[in-house]
Amino acid sequence: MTPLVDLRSDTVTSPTEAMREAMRRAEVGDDQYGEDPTVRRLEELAAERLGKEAALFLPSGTMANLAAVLSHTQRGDEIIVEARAHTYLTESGGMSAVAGVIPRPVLAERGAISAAQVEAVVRTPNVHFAPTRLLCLENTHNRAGGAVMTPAQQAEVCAAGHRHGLRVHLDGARIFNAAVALGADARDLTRDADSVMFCVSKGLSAPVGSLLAGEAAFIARARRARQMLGGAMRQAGVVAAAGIVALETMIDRLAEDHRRARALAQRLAEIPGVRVDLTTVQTNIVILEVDDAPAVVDRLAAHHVLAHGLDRTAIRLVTHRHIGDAEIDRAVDAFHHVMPLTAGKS
Ligand code: TLP
Repeated sequence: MTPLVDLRSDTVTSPTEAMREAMRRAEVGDDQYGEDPTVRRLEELAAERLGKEAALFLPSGTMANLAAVLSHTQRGDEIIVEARAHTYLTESGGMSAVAGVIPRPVLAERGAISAAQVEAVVRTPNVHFAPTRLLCLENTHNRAGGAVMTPAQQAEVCAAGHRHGLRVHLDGARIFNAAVALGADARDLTRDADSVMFCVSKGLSAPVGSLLAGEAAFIARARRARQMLGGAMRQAGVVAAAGIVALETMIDRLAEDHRRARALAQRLAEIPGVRVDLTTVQTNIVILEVDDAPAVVDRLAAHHVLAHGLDRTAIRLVTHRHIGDAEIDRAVDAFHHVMPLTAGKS
Protein backbone atom coordinates (compact mmCIF):
# COMPACT_ATOMS: atom_id res chain seq x y z
CA MET A 1 0.00 0.00 0.00
CA THR A 2 1.28 3.48 -0.83
CA PRO A 3 2.12 5.30 2.40
CA LEU A 4 0.15 8.46 3.04
CA VAL A 5 1.68 11.91 2.95
CA ASP A 6 -0.38 13.44 5.74
CA LEU A 7 -0.15 17.22 5.58
CA ARG A 8 -3.45 17.90 7.34
CA SER A 9 -1.82 18.96 10.60
CA ASP A 10 1.22 18.59 12.84
CA THR A 11 -1.20 17.05 15.35
CA VAL A 12 -0.89 13.76 13.41
CA THR A 13 2.67 13.23 14.67
CA SER A 14 3.10 10.13 16.77
CA PRO A 15 5.33 9.85 19.83
CA THR A 16 9.03 9.15 19.30
CA GLU A 17 10.70 6.02 20.64
CA ALA A 18 12.26 8.13 23.43
CA MET A 19 8.78 9.34 24.38
CA ARG A 20 7.36 5.83 24.46
CA GLU A 21 10.24 4.75 26.68
CA ALA A 22 9.74 7.73 29.00
CA MET A 23 6.01 6.96 29.15
CA ARG A 24 6.69 3.35 30.06
CA ARG A 25 9.00 4.36 32.88
CA ALA A 26 7.01 7.37 34.10
CA GLU A 27 6.63 7.70 37.84
CA VAL A 28 2.95 8.51 38.44
CA GLY A 29 0.47 9.46 41.14
CA ASP A 30 -3.03 10.90 41.37
CA ASP A 31 -2.73 14.36 39.86
CA GLN A 32 -6.02 15.55 41.34
CA TYR A 33 -4.31 15.18 44.71
CA GLY A 34 -1.28 16.99 43.21
CA GLU A 35 0.66 13.75 43.59
CA ASP A 36 1.90 12.99 40.10
CA PRO A 37 5.63 13.80 40.13
CA THR A 38 5.95 13.61 36.34
CA VAL A 39 3.12 16.09 35.76
CA ARG A 40 4.71 18.39 38.34
CA ARG A 41 8.05 18.15 36.54
CA LEU A 42 6.47 18.98 33.20
CA GLU A 43 4.62 21.93 34.72
CA GLU A 44 7.82 23.28 36.30
CA LEU A 45 9.76 22.82 33.08
CA ALA A 46 7.05 24.58 31.05
CA ALA A 47 6.90 27.50 33.48
CA GLU A 48 10.66 27.82 33.33
CA ARG A 49 10.78 27.68 29.51
CA LEU A 50 8.14 30.38 29.25
CA GLY A 51 9.51 32.55 32.06
CA LYS A 52 6.35 32.31 34.16
CA GLU A 53 5.79 31.54 37.84
CA ALA A 54 3.69 28.43 37.35
CA ALA A 55 2.07 26.20 34.76
CA LEU A 56 -0.79 23.72 34.52
CA PHE A 57 -1.06 20.58 32.37
CA LEU A 58 -4.35 20.18 30.49
CA PRO A 59 -5.63 17.60 28.02
CA SER A 60 -5.91 19.99 25.05
CA GLY A 61 -5.16 23.46 23.79
CA THR A 62 -8.85 24.17 23.46
CA MET A 63 -9.43 23.44 27.13
CA ALA A 64 -6.34 25.42 28.15
CA ASN A 65 -7.54 28.48 26.22
CA LEU A 66 -10.99 28.17 27.75
CA ALA A 67 -9.56 27.75 31.25
CA ALA A 68 -7.54 30.91 30.63
CA VAL A 69 -10.63 32.87 29.57
CA LEU A 70 -12.54 31.57 32.60
CA SER A 71 -9.68 32.60 34.88
CA HIS A 72 -9.24 36.10 33.45
CA THR A 73 -12.86 37.17 33.00
CA GLN A 74 -16.38 37.22 34.36
CA ARG A 75 -19.55 36.48 32.41
CA GLY A 76 -20.57 39.50 30.35
CA ASP A 77 -17.03 40.77 29.83
CA GLU A 78 -15.84 41.55 26.33
CA ILE A 79 -12.62 40.17 24.89
CA ILE A 80 -10.64 41.43 21.91
CA VAL A 81 -9.64 38.60 19.61
CA GLU A 82 -8.33 38.32 16.06
CA ALA A 83 -11.14 37.53 13.61
CA ARG A 84 -9.51 34.30 12.39
CA ALA A 85 -8.06 33.27 15.77
CA HIS A 86 -8.40 29.66 16.82
CA THR A 87 -10.06 30.72 20.08
CA TYR A 88 -12.76 32.57 18.14
CA LEU A 89 -13.17 30.44 15.03
CA THR A 90 -12.46 26.83 15.90
CA GLU A 91 -13.16 26.19 19.57
CA SER A 92 -16.89 25.58 19.13
CA GLY A 93 -17.76 28.97 20.58
CA GLY A 94 -16.60 27.85 24.03
CA MET A 95 -15.64 31.34 25.14
CA SER A 96 -19.27 32.42 24.82
CA ALA A 97 -21.11 29.16 25.45
CA VAL A 98 -19.11 28.27 28.57
CA ALA A 99 -17.28 31.38 29.79
CA GLY A 100 -20.10 33.76 28.82
CA VAL A 101 -17.85 36.41 27.32
CA ILE A 102 -18.54 38.51 24.25
CA PRO A 103 -15.86 38.35 21.58
CA ARG A 104 -14.86 41.53 19.76
CA PRO A 105 -13.26 40.13 16.60
CA VAL A 106 -10.66 42.33 14.90
CA LEU A 107 -9.29 41.34 11.50
CA ALA A 108 -5.55 41.94 11.49
CA GLU A 109 -2.95 41.71 8.78
CA ARG A 110 -1.08 38.40 9.11
CA GLY A 111 -3.08 37.78 12.27
CA ALA A 112 -1.12 40.34 14.30
CA ILE A 113 -3.43 42.67 16.20
CA SER A 114 -1.74 46.07 16.52
CA ALA A 115 -1.68 48.55 19.38
CA ALA A 116 -3.68 50.97 17.20
CA GLN A 117 -6.41 48.34 16.72
CA VAL A 118 -6.62 47.79 20.47
CA GLU A 119 -6.89 51.53 21.02
CA ALA A 120 -9.62 51.73 18.39
CA VAL A 121 -11.91 49.04 19.81
CA VAL A 122 -11.35 49.01 23.57
CA ARG A 123 -14.50 50.08 25.42
CA THR A 124 -14.54 53.28 27.44
CA PRO A 125 -16.18 52.99 30.86
CA ASN A 126 -19.89 53.27 30.16
CA VAL A 127 -22.76 51.42 31.80
CA HIS A 128 -24.09 50.38 28.39
CA PHE A 129 -20.98 48.53 27.30
CA ALA A 130 -19.73 45.09 28.18
CA PRO A 131 -16.37 45.96 29.76
CA THR A 132 -13.34 44.95 27.73
CA ARG A 133 -11.31 42.70 30.01
CA LEU A 134 -9.02 40.52 27.93
CA LEU A 135 -6.90 40.69 24.80
CA CYS A 136 -6.21 37.35 23.08
CA LEU A 137 -3.21 36.96 20.78
CA GLU A 138 -2.12 33.99 18.67
CA ASN A 139 1.52 33.26 17.78
CA THR A 140 2.11 31.56 15.40
CA HIS A 141 -1.19 32.43 13.80
CA ASN A 142 -2.72 29.27 12.40
CA ARG A 143 -5.29 30.65 9.95
CA ALA A 144 -2.91 33.40 8.81
CA GLY A 145 -0.59 30.69 7.46
CA GLY A 146 1.63 30.18 10.49
CA ALA A 147 2.66 33.84 10.50
CA VAL A 148 4.86 35.00 13.37
CA MET A 149 4.51 38.03 15.63
CA THR A 150 7.87 39.45 16.69
CA PRO A 151 8.76 40.27 20.31
CA ALA A 152 8.53 43.98 19.42
CA GLN A 153 5.03 43.60 17.93
CA GLN A 154 3.92 41.66 20.97
CA ALA A 155 5.44 44.13 23.42
CA GLU A 156 3.66 47.00 21.72
CA VAL A 157 0.21 45.41 21.56
CA CYS A 158 0.46 44.06 25.11
CA ALA A 159 1.45 47.51 26.39
CA ALA A 160 -1.63 48.99 24.69
CA GLY A 161 -3.84 46.35 26.35
CA HIS A 162 -2.23 46.87 29.74
CA ARG A 163 -2.62 50.66 29.48
CA HIS A 164 -6.36 50.03 29.34
CA GLY A 165 -6.32 47.58 32.22
CA LEU A 166 -6.75 44.49 30.01
CA ARG A 167 -5.16 41.16 30.75
CA VAL A 168 -3.41 39.50 27.80
CA HIS A 169 -3.67 35.81 26.93
CA LEU A 170 -1.37 34.37 24.28
CA ASP A 171 -2.55 31.29 22.38
CA GLY A 172 0.93 30.01 21.70
CA ALA A 173 -0.12 26.55 20.55
CA ARG A 174 2.95 26.75 18.27
CA ILE A 175 5.01 29.27 20.27
CA PHE A 176 8.20 27.24 19.83
CA ASN A 177 7.73 27.36 16.06
CA ALA A 178 7.62 31.14 16.38
CA ALA A 179 10.72 31.19 18.61
CA VAL A 180 12.69 28.94 16.25
CA ALA A 181 11.64 30.96 13.18
CA LEU A 182 12.80 34.17 14.86
CA GLY A 183 15.93 32.66 16.39
CA ALA A 184 14.56 33.96 19.69
CA ASP A 185 14.07 32.53 23.15
CA ALA A 186 10.40 31.66 23.74
CA ARG A 187 10.56 33.95 26.80
CA ASP A 188 11.04 36.92 24.47
CA LEU A 189 7.59 36.13 23.09
CA THR A 190 5.83 35.39 26.36
CA ARG A 191 7.26 38.13 28.61
CA ASP A 192 4.52 40.67 28.01
CA ALA A 193 1.55 38.29 28.12
CA ASP A 194 -0.19 37.54 31.42
CA SER A 195 -0.87 33.96 30.37
CA VAL A 196 0.39 31.66 27.66
CA MET A 197 -0.86 28.35 26.30
CA PHE A 198 1.24 26.00 24.22
CA CYS A 199 0.76 22.45 22.94
CA VAL A 200 3.21 19.58 23.23
CA SER A 201 0.93 17.55 20.95
CA LYS A 202 1.62 19.40 17.68
CA GLY A 203 5.02 19.75 16.01
CA LEU A 204 6.75 18.66 19.22
CA SER A 205 5.24 15.18 18.64
CA ALA A 206 3.94 14.31 22.11
CA PRO A 207 0.66 12.38 21.97
CA VAL A 208 -1.45 14.50 24.33
CA GLY A 209 -1.51 17.75 26.18
CA SER A 210 -1.08 21.49 26.49
CA LEU A 211 0.29 23.76 29.16
CA LEU A 212 -1.06 26.99 30.48
CA ALA A 213 1.42 29.28 32.22
CA GLY A 214 1.19 32.52 34.17
CA GLU A 215 1.38 33.96 37.67
CA ALA A 216 0.84 31.51 40.52
CA ALA A 217 -2.47 33.11 41.54
CA PHE A 218 -3.75 32.88 37.95
CA ILE A 219 -2.71 29.23 37.70
CA ALA A 220 -4.54 28.50 40.96
CA ARG A 221 -7.73 29.87 39.37
CA ALA A 222 -7.03 27.93 36.18
CA ARG A 223 -6.68 24.73 38.22
CA ARG A 224 -10.23 25.26 39.44
CA ALA A 225 -11.41 25.98 35.86
CA ARG A 226 -9.73 22.77 34.67
CA GLN A 227 -11.56 20.85 37.38
CA MET A 228 -14.86 22.42 36.33
CA LEU A 229 -14.28 21.51 32.70
CA GLY A 230 -13.53 17.90 33.63
CA GLY A 231 -9.92 18.18 32.57
CA ALA A 232 -8.27 17.21 35.84
CA MET A 233 -6.68 13.82 35.22
CA ARG A 234 -5.31 11.09 37.46
CA GLN A 235 -2.08 9.23 36.56
CA ALA A 236 -1.44 11.77 33.82
CA GLY A 237 2.32 11.37 34.25
CA VAL A 238 2.07 8.65 31.62
CA VAL A 239 1.41 11.31 28.99
CA ALA A 240 3.25 14.16 30.71
CA ALA A 241 6.45 12.10 30.40
CA ALA A 242 6.26 12.46 26.62
CA GLY A 243 5.72 16.20 27.05
CA ILE A 244 9.01 16.45 28.97
CA VAL A 245 10.85 14.68 26.15
CA ALA A 246 9.12 17.04 23.70
CA LEU A 247 10.34 20.14 25.51
CA GLU A 248 13.82 18.79 26.10
CA THR A 249 14.57 17.37 22.66
CA MET A 250 12.09 18.31 19.96
CA ILE A 251 12.25 22.08 19.64
CA ASP A 252 15.36 22.65 17.52
CA ARG A 253 14.23 20.26 14.78
CA LEU A 254 11.19 22.47 14.06
CA ALA A 255 13.57 24.46 11.80
CA GLU A 256 13.48 21.49 9.38
CA ASP A 257 9.69 21.65 9.20
CA HIS A 258 9.95 25.35 8.43
CA ARG A 259 12.50 24.80 5.67
CA ARG A 260 10.27 22.16 4.06
CA ALA A 261 7.13 24.26 4.34
CA ARG A 262 8.93 27.10 2.59
CA ALA A 263 10.17 24.80 -0.18
CA LEU A 264 6.71 23.31 -0.58
CA ALA A 265 5.07 26.73 -0.80
CA GLN A 266 7.58 27.99 -3.34
CA ARG A 267 7.14 24.94 -5.56
CA LEU A 268 3.36 25.00 -5.33
CA ALA A 269 3.27 28.73 -6.11
CA GLU A 270 4.66 27.88 -9.56
CA ILE A 271 1.71 25.63 -10.41
CA PRO A 272 -1.05 27.34 -12.43
CA GLY A 273 -4.21 27.68 -10.35
CA VAL A 274 -2.41 27.71 -6.96
CA ARG A 275 -2.08 31.03 -5.12
CA VAL A 276 0.12 31.37 -2.03
CA ASP A 277 1.11 34.42 -0.03
CA LEU A 278 4.74 33.50 0.51
CA THR A 279 5.20 36.28 3.05
CA THR A 280 3.11 34.37 5.59
CA VAL A 281 5.07 31.13 5.18
CA GLN A 282 7.46 31.64 8.07
CA THR A 283 6.92 28.40 9.98
CA ASN A 284 5.39 24.98 9.25
CA ILE A 285 2.03 26.04 7.78
CA VAL A 286 1.19 26.75 4.15
CA ILE A 287 -2.21 28.11 3.17
CA LEU A 288 -3.13 27.95 -0.51
CA GLU A 289 -5.97 29.50 -2.44
CA VAL A 290 -7.43 27.48 -5.30
CA ASP A 291 -10.70 27.71 -7.24
CA ASP A 292 -12.32 24.61 -5.79
CA ALA A 293 -10.70 23.48 -2.53
CA PRO A 294 -12.95 20.45 -1.81
CA ALA A 295 -12.27 19.04 -5.29
CA VAL A 296 -8.51 19.53 -4.89
CA VAL A 297 -8.51 17.92 -1.43
CA ASP A 298 -10.49 14.91 -2.72
CA ARG A 299 -8.26 14.40 -5.71
CA LEU A 300 -5.07 14.77 -3.66
CA ALA A 301 -6.38 12.04 -1.37
CA ALA A 302 -6.68 9.77 -4.39
CA HIS A 303 -2.91 10.38 -4.79
CA HIS A 304 -2.40 9.47 -1.10
CA VAL A 305 -1.73 13.07 -0.10
CA LEU A 306 -3.92 14.41 2.69
CA ALA A 307 -4.58 18.14 2.95
CA HIS A 308 -6.89 20.13 5.20
CA GLY A 309 -9.68 21.97 3.38
CA LEU A 310 -10.40 25.23 5.24
CA ASP A 311 -13.27 26.55 3.14
CA ARG A 312 -14.45 26.69 -0.47
CA THR A 313 -11.15 28.07 -1.75
CA ALA A 314 -8.50 27.59 0.97
CA ILE A 315 -6.36 24.57 1.72
CA ARG A 316 -3.92 24.18 4.58
CA LEU A 317 -0.76 22.05 4.46
CA VAL A 318 1.33 21.52 7.59
CA THR A 319 4.83 20.04 7.72
CA HIS A 320 6.01 17.97 10.67
CA ARG A 321 8.34 15.18 11.76
CA HIS A 322 6.84 12.58 9.39
CA ILE A 323 7.28 14.79 6.34
CA GLY A 324 10.74 14.52 4.80
CA ASP A 325 12.03 15.77 1.46
CA ALA A 326 10.62 12.72 -0.35
CA GLU A 327 7.13 13.48 1.02
CA ILE A 328 7.43 17.08 -0.18
CA ASP A 329 8.29 15.78 -3.66
CA ARG A 330 5.28 13.46 -3.62
CA ALA A 331 2.96 16.26 -2.51
CA VAL A 332 4.22 18.58 -5.28
CA ASP A 333 3.81 15.79 -7.88
CA ALA A 334 0.25 15.18 -6.70
CA PHE A 335 -0.58 18.87 -7.10
CA HIS A 336 0.87 18.82 -10.62
CA HIS A 337 -1.52 15.98 -11.47
CA VAL A 338 -4.55 17.40 -9.72
CA MET A 339 -4.52 21.11 -10.56
CA PRO A 340 -5.19 20.86 -14.30
CA LEU A 341 -8.28 18.78 -13.47
CA THR A 342 -9.74 21.24 -10.97
CA ALA A 343 -8.69 24.78 -11.94
CA GLY A 344 -11.52 27.12 -12.93
CA LYS A 345 -14.22 24.83 -11.54
CA SER A 346 -15.66 27.02 -8.79
N1 TLP B 1 -5.48 23.38 15.93
C1 TLP B 1 -5.72 22.18 15.18
C2 TLP B 1 -7.18 22.07 14.76
O1 TLP B 1 -8.03 22.70 15.61
C3 TLP B 1 -7.44 22.62 13.40
C4 TLP B 1 -4.81 22.14 14.00
O2 TLP B 1 -4.78 21.11 13.32
O3 TLP B 1 -4.12 23.15 13.75
N2 TLP B 1 -4.77 27.11 19.22
C5 TLP B 1 -4.28 26.95 17.96
C6 TLP B 1 -3.58 28.08 17.32
C7 TLP B 1 -4.42 25.71 17.32
O4 TLP B 1 -3.95 25.58 16.09
C8 TLP B 1 -5.08 24.66 17.99
C9 TLP B 1 -5.29 23.33 17.31
C10 TLP B 1 -5.56 24.88 19.28
C11 TLP B 1 -5.39 26.13 19.86
C12 TLP B 1 -6.31 23.82 20.05
O5 TLP B 1 -5.50 22.77 20.43
P1 TLP B 1 -6.14 21.30 20.67
O6 TLP B 1 -6.30 20.69 19.32
O7 TLP B 1 -5.11 20.62 21.51
O8 TLP B 1 -7.43 21.49 21.38
